Formats: sequence, C-alpha cells, structure tokens
Amino acid sequence: MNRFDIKDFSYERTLNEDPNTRSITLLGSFSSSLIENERDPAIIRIEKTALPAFSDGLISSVSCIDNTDIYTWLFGWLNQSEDRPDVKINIVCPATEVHVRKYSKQQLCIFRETPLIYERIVKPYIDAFPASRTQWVRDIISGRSEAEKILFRSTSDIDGFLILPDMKWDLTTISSLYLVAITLSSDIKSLRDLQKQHIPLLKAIQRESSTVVKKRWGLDANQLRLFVHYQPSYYHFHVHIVNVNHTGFVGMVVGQAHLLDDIISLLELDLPDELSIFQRMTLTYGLGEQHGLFKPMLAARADRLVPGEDTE
Ligand code: M7G
Repeated sequence: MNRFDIKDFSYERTLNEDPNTRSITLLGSFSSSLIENERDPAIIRIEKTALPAFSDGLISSVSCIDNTDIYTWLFGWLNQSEDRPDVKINIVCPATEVHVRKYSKQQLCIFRETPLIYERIVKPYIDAFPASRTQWVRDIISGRSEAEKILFRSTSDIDGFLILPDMKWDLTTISSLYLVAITLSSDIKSLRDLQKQHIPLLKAIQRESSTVVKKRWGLDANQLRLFVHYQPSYYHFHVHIVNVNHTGFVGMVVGQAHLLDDIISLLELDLPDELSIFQRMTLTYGLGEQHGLFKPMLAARADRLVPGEDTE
C-alpha cells in the first residue's frame, strides 16, 4: 500500500542532482494522516524511466510498485494521458541519518582495507549496525513484504537464498533488468566472510538466477552480470543480478562491484583448511566523505595502519 501522496511532500533541501542518471534526490517530510510521525525525515529520489519522452510539469499521478519496511517505490506520470510512466520515484521514510548521508552528493577517496584494518575498524563498524537497517531483508524473507514478487526460493534454510526484483528495477524494461539474490541466513555479512564452503551456495545463485531469467525474460546466462558490493549498504549477503548491457550506473564502479564469477574462482584456489582469500587480502574501494567509515579509515592512514601509505 502506498501511504505517500507526493503532493503532501514538504521540501527541505536537495541532497543530490545527477544529470547522468537523470535523477534528483530531495530531503523533506510528508504531512499526511497515514504517516505515524509527520515530522519524520523523508528522502525521495526521482529518476526518469527508460522512456525518452519528457514533458515539463508536476507529477500528475502515481502508482505504487511496491514497498518494504521504510522503502516505497512508485511510478509517476507527468502527463496522465500517457500510457507509460515518465518517472520512477523511491521514498525512504522515516529516513535515518545514515540514509541522508548515503544519498547526499559527496567526494570519494580510495582506501585500502588490510585484514588488520578490517579487524580493528570495519568489523566493529559492521557489528554496530542496528538490526533495523536490515528490517526490509527480514520482511522479505518472512514473506511480510514483496511475497508475490519472489522469483525463486530454495528449500534449505542454512545455505538457502531467494531471488526477487531489486527495488531499483521498473519491472518492465528488460534492458535495465535488475534482480537481487538474498541469503536466508544472516551469517554472511559481506564479501570478507565468504569461504570455500560457500562455493555451492554461490554457484546455486548463478544457476537459479539464469534459469529464472531465461524462463521469464528470455535472457541467456551470458546476458547477465552478477556482482557483489564491497562495501555494500546492507550487511546481509546478497548478489546483484543485472542485464549485462545495463552499464554506467554508480553501483558498477571498479573497486565496489566484484564479479561473482571472480569470487568463486578465487575461493576455488583456496586450500581447505587455510584462512579464506577474502580474510587474507587487502580490499581497495572508494568511499564517499559522508560514509560512516570515511573518517575512521582516514585516521587509520594517519596512524600508518596501512603499510607504505602516508597521508599528505
Ligand atoms: P547494496 O550493495 O547493499 O547497496 O545492495 P546499494 O543500495 O548501495 O547498491 C542492496 C540492494 O538491495 C540494492 O540494489 C537495493 O536497490 C536493493 N534493495 C534495497 N532495499 C531497501 C530493497 C527493498 O526493500 N526491496 C528490494 N526488492 N530491493 C531492495
């Protein structure tokens, strides 16, 4: 159910404008009797859909695609007479400080995360994340939300997973097809936790995603790009499943997106009883200055926790 009427949105400030993705992200709040607390901060990200036609003017109507926990995504029409929606709108309400930071425009820096930095800085950061951050994941797994969207669910709860459309996808444009596979167990928090024993799980994600995409949308396995983010926004293991021709968006950048094929190949090179390659390697990635790890990682450089790296 869509609790949000776009006309009730009071604008506070613009968090980001991105001409490349034809999107704008605004901070404000909703004044509506359907919202528990009217003053809760709300982030709305409005993104033009794949259709090129654009007409100036206000959004005249919306239709809810789906919602989970604090996330809602909608189609919007600028001109009601058009069949196809002009924009896709994502709402986060109530938005936390972490959301406001995530969606704000920011400069990036490259950081090298050694196993020592992971143990001292990143792992405590991940462990301190409140469970509420991944409430949406538990809602999906328990069937409370998006139940009718599930494309695949495995029977085993231990190394099981499900596949469903990512909220980034408009559910229709195959050229930008975007699904997500989420593990049922929350034991694996990130790429760092992956071990040789997870190879069957990762291969099952590969296999089932290609089966479901072939059956529903006619795409072959080699028309899909499967990758894992490090750092991700949510520390409950999941794999991004995207049309290989859908390129150039922020989440695909080198240093954040790791191909699932490469991950499996690296794990296959591990010996059974040794520390996993992902526990031993230095992972390098870009972080925005608003990211919760940005300052601690800068401090680690200053403390020379990264060998051979000095701050200027
Ligand atoms: P990530 O790598 O943790 O972070 O991926 P990112 O958002 O920076 O990419 C999480 C993925 O889950 C993203 O592709 C999100 O679009 C998707 N996602 C997030 N939420 C809150 C939902 C949701 O409620 N439903 C669905 N279907 N997908 C979501």
